[in-house]
Amino acid sequence: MASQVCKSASRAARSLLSASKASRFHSQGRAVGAAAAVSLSAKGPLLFSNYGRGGSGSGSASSWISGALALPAAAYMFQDQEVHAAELERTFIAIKPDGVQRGLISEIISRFERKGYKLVGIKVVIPSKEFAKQHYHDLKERPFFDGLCDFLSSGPVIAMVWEGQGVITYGRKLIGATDPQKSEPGTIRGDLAVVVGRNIIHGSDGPETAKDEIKLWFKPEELVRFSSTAEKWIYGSN
Ligand code: IDP
Ligand code: MG
Repeated sequence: MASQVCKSASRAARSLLSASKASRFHSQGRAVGAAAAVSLSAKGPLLFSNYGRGGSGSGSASSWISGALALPAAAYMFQDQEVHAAELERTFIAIKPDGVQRGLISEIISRFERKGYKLVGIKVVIPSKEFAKQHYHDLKERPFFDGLCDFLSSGPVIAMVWEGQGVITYGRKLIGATDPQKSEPGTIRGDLAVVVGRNIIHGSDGPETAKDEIKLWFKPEELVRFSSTAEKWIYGSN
């Protein structure tokens, strides 16, 4: 009985929300993609989350507020998540064996986390040389290719997928220039590495590479989708 009430309240909330959304997004000429996030645990569906192309800055504060006043609490909850949900941009980041051996895992993770990016996949792997060659395939003509692949497969690597608005490009900024002699202070390589052969971290250099590298290192079921409660403080427009 209680669950039926919940279900119909939630249905009503969503239809109210979609009605309000339809007019709002139609007037802005934007499309909104809705996705139900499903937990991988046995508990089943966990959260609803909406990821829109304009997710971080859709609508003015006043239009959201006036919409919210007309909606019941459950609908406000869905709307609230939609306002603050990050765009679904993802990048592949790896802490190389030198970063792991030097005890820099938490230092590196904390820089992405403090920025406001969201960790949606992580594992410790020792890649085979063949796997390393696949990962660095675009560098196969370079004289350092063989040594680079030997190095990447020499010990544990922390493979990660980070999500957030602009995470591919900004992730590279956090990392810094390839050669730590040229990386700015304040960047990961600038602060924590000295030579190009031991520059501690890898980050995808564009949307295509990010897609390929995530696919190479992770199975889809190893990645999660969820709304973090901090998102409403990380994303928003005034
Ligand atoms: P990136 O890691 O900043 O994307 P890439 O040019 O893609 O830089 O090179 C991949 C990795 O190859 C670098 O992170 C570095 O470990 C290594 N590498 C790049 N250039 C050199 C070099 O001139 N000598 C030795 N290793 C290099
Ligand atoms: Mg590269």
